Amino acid sequence: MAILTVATQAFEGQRPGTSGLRKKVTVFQQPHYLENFVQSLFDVLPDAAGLTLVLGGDGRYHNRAAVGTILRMAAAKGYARVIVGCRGILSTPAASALIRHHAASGGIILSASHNPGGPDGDFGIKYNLGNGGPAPERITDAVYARSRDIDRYCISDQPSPPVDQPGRFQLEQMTVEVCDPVAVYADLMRQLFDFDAIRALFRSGFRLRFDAMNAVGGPYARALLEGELGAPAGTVVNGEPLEDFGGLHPDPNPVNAEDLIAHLFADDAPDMGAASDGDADRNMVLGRAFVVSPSDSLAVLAAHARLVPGYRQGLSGIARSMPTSGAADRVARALGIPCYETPTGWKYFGNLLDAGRVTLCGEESYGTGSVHVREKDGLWAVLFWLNLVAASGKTVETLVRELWREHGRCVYSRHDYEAIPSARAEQLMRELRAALPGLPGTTRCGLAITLADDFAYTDPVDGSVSTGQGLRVVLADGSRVVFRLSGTGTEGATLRVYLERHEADPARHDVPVQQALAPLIALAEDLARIRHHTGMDHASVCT
Ligand code: G16
Repeated sequence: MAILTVATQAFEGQRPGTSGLRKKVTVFQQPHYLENFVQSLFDVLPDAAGLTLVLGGDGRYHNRAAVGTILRMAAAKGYARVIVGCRGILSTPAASALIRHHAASGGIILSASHNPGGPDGDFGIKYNLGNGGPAPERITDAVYARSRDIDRYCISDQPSPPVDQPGRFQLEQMTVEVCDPVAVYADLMRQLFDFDAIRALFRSGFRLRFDAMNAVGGPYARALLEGELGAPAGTVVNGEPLEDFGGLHPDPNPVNAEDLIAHLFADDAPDMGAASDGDADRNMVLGRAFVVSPSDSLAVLAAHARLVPGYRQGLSGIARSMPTSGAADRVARALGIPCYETPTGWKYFGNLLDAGRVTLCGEESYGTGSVHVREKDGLWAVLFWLNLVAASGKTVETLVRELWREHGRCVYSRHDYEAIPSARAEQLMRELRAALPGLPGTTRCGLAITLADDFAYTDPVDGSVSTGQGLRVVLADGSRVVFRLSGTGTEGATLRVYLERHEADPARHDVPVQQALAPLIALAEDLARIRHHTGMDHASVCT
């Protein structure tokens, strides 16, 4: 029973990205790699005496080993208690809910989210604060700085306790509580949604297909949808969390969830389709032969929130990330509430939620959430849609088409160019950034440019400033093209090009999206010379 101090050397590149540190599993498997990062975090955090930490992950390859190591290091740090999900499993929103429920000082979430898993896949780690939300930049920057000169870490010499069954264990002076990963989260959902109405919907024959993509959302979706809400067995498919996600890419978009798309476009399609990602914080929603864009999803939830018991009082405001379409802004204007535009990354919503300025948040990257936790929440979004369908008696498609009729359609697409050599991607961004000041007032590809800048955000609550958050080019009619490098990839760089155009004319709402955006796609190429820099003549993924 001793705390060991182990000598170590700093690793390059332990800088957290958009959402924690994400690297190949093989990188995390290097001796001391995980330990260095965890110790850097612990060195930045205050003394842990008397404090509780929540710990769990999406069950991907390396999750178990990492949980064991972190428990032994948490004991060395001096935590009084660690609450860990059974089998080391917690979805990201459930971890957020647990932190809040137990008034924990924070939590460590092990996930690379929507990135592929398995021995050759990705792994990740991030820290959430006592409000349940991702640590802000001032903390992640401090952790990175510490990781650069770390020379020792502390760890208990005791084996970590088993986490296969709920129970209580002692590790040094620390209590390890292994909990059911679903219970606290399920209780929160019961408080928010009209479960009776959703039960009646399923009783009436409404059919849902929920694809958990062999990831951590499965146990949650099964317990609630099939176990409690009366959806027939088989509603949840790919419901068993697998270490390699069964080889699937657990990213719920029309490209990676192609099997779900095929079912929803088949002759005997169910009424609604849904999917969640690796750590169950993302969601995709589909109607019968109808794909709902994430930006529209946020706008529909906001427009009808009063139909849902947890939001009957109305919304204080909405927040969306900058590249997310302006559909939510239009709804907010109609509701007479503010809509905030933040940088990409859920961590930027935390202050607005804590201050009560917003109730709902969303991102184009298939993320939607609310003040109930401080993470986006995949199953919550699906339950919200089910509640809306049940309460309104309208189909998914009708709800979206009504949004378009009332506010016009924000036609939207994101083009990703993946695995570009980093130096080339940075060169592209450098050249484009340098060209921005000369663009306003010019016409390119026949389109009049009115604004071009590098998005910067001043947090209205604490005044912190985040710069370099995406290059925006805005046209006279409000259309825009946004360029960013992803902060979540692990191979080279991923260029994201976000395209948006407002279409007021209902007769043109069904023009295929890529066709409707063709002038903007040409403008993006003209401005950024994507082909020249990347050598790619089309995007790897268009969503
Ligand atoms: C994370 C963040 C999101 C962000 C997304 C994409 O999601 O939490 O806020 O929108 O990455 O980020 P990027 O464009 O930098 O790759 P997740 O689901 O991966 O945790």
